[in-house]
Amino acid sequence: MNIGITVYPTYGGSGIVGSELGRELAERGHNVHFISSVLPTRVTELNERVQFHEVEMMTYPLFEHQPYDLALATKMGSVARAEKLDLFHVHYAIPHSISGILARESIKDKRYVPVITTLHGTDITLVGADRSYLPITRYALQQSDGVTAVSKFLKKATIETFDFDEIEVIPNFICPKHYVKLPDSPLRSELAPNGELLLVHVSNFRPVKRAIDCVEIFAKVKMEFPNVRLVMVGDGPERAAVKHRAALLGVDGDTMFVGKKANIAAYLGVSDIFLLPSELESFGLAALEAAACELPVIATRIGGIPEVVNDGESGYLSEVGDIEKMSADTLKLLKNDDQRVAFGRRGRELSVQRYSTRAIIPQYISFYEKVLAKTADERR
Ligand code: GMT
Repeated sequence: MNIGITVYPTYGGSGIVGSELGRELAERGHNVHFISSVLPTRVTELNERVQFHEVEMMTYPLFEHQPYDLALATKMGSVARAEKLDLFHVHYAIPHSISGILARESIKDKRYVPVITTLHGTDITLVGADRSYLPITRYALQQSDGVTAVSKFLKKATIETFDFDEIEVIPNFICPKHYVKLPDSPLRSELAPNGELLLVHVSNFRPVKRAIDCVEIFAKVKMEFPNVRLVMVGDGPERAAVKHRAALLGVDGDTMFVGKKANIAAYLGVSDIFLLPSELESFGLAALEAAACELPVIATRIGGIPEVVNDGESGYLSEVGDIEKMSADTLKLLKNDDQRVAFGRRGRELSVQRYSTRAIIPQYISFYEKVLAKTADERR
């Protein structure tokens, strides 16, 4: 198949999922065309099977805000015709779905290219549910030729908000070879020079991630278990506030803000416990990546997290903001090596069983085939 993929290229899990899906599809013999404003960060290799088409933005004084959605639709249409695309697969409904639908409609007398929309979370739970975006998001869902959601939770939320239920759940995935424990990596001694245990958090530091709770948990834990450090991976609007809080709590010396990293697996692979105290996660890709690296996960019982983390088996779940419980659970795991290792192993086992590329990529391919069959008349 010739597949056009559109993602947000630099920010967030939806871009990671779309990019890694492209690589996996190319490995299985499909031709993948990424269409976005810049090369997605996780697309590290372009070749005959993986190509990138940049959306060019025209500047004009009249445009106070440049119409990216239109520029994207135009590019999608021209790539579809030039590369004989079989389908568009867009990640994140707003505005990618609408651009895909516009592209499809604008070229359909020459070639009908169905649009598949994958919902990732805030496109539904926050942005799509905002009254100003609700009607257009509902239209995007109704007009897509196929819709998938990354968790059962998100499917349910979409039905409740948009009264739209033609959604197939295809969960996020990890490549078990890329996400592994790395006990001998030199990065471990760099981050924990005195043999400390390592707590780690990975996010885009937006308020919804509650990254500040990580330093609150860390400060409590450190009072009882001093031989521990905290690694904060990523960057975003809350980073300065989190740093400030760490200093106020007197734990800034042992909190390492390492910024955005291309290779998240390197940091997860050398750490011991993963913290994800988010207010909302429709899936929690970072928790899956951590579990695959054998890290027990301390997280909140929200959204799709319980589909990824088995409470009391591969981690512990708490109510949002329950710092006391999250600290106590972290301490339990820090103090008990056997339990920590057992939780980590169980997390990896569950992740590979349920969410490996081997289990999930074929689900996307058969969904594509289903949509192509459903639209056979239009494509004739
Ligand atoms: O950051 C966002 O809010 C959007 C999106 C993204 O691009 O990271 O996040 C969502 O998609 C991820 C990948 O499917 C999920 O793992 C995240 O849980 C989800 N974020 C939220 O629901 C807040």
